Amino acid sequence: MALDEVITVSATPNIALVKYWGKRRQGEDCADPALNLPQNSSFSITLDAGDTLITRTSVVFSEKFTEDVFYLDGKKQDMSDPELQERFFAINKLRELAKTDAKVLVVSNNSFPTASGLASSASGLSALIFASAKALDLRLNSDKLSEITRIGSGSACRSLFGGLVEWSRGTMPDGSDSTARQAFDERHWPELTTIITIASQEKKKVSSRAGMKQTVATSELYKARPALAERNVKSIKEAIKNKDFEAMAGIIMRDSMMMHATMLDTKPPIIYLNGVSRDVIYAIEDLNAAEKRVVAAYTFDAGPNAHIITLSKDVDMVLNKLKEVEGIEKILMAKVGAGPKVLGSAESLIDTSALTPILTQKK
Ligand code: 2P0
Repeated sequence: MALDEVITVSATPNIALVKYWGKRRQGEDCADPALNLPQNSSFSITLDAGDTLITRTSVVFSEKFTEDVFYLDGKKQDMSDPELQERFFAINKLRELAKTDAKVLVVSNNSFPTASGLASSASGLSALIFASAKALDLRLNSDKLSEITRIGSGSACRSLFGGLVEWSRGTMPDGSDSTARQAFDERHWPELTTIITIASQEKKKVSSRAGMKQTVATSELYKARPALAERNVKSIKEAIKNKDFEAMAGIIMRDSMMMHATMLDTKPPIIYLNGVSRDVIYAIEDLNAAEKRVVAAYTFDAGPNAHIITLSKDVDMVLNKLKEVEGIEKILMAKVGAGPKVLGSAESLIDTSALTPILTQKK
């Protein structure tokens, strides 16, 4: 075990093309809701938008520490927060496997606003668990690592891998078969480009974790969702294998709208989309109709910012069309990402000899 060794990694968000929105409740296929077992499989692209959309995290475990300490974007977090405690179950799992009680110091910076619907929990938790497993010198295979990352945050288990990634629902009550795996690597279809339109960087009113729980508990429409999502995962894999953009785009748009329909059907309703999101939807529908082919597909996570999937040859056409939409504050461009990276000590957010946080500037 490598106690007192600082490990720094970077990880990026992913955008789900077939969405995860709902955990299994305690029952025959779920031993414990804290395991974060999904109602359905999901499928995503790992994003690489360079420095604009990245989490950097340094961790160190030490027997000299008296408590776990976590700095996020320069602010010390309240470790008694129940949601944070739930996410730290994953760290406790790693400590169990490493047979240590050593406390951890985590320093993590997002290059983009946390909890604004840009999948900060996916990049954040994948960076945290990837770095922690390495800091504890646990040589876990990728299934085990993804199983533990999933306990920290469902969508994060997909950000452990580059390319196009499937998170299988699995059926085991202990969650041992609910893991993510790379379906196609980042070289399979490098022309795939994601244009992210930022309509709001505000922190969302309802967290994904709370929102999806409410949807599973109250939405009638949701009952149909898991089987349809499972079908969509199968079809999208086939479309991507054949590089059939039109088939893929159709699945992406419908799956996103279907998830948002179940949010609207939740009591009380959950509305993440706003007027700008609606105008982006109309702009893309308009473009596809005018060109008489599917140029681009929109998809939305738990937030108003559109992720528009297109091919590199059509990026300029899409950007041009988006100029007609008022209220877009910023546009980010992402290619298919390669997954988490271990960084050198020059990028460390923890002073490697004093084992204290370096909080001077946000990287
Ligand atoms: C997804 N989302 O598949 C979907 C689409 C948001 C909308 O996964 O409770 O932050 O940590 O497992 O992963 C957001 O949920 O929730 C999410 P937890 P998570 O990407």
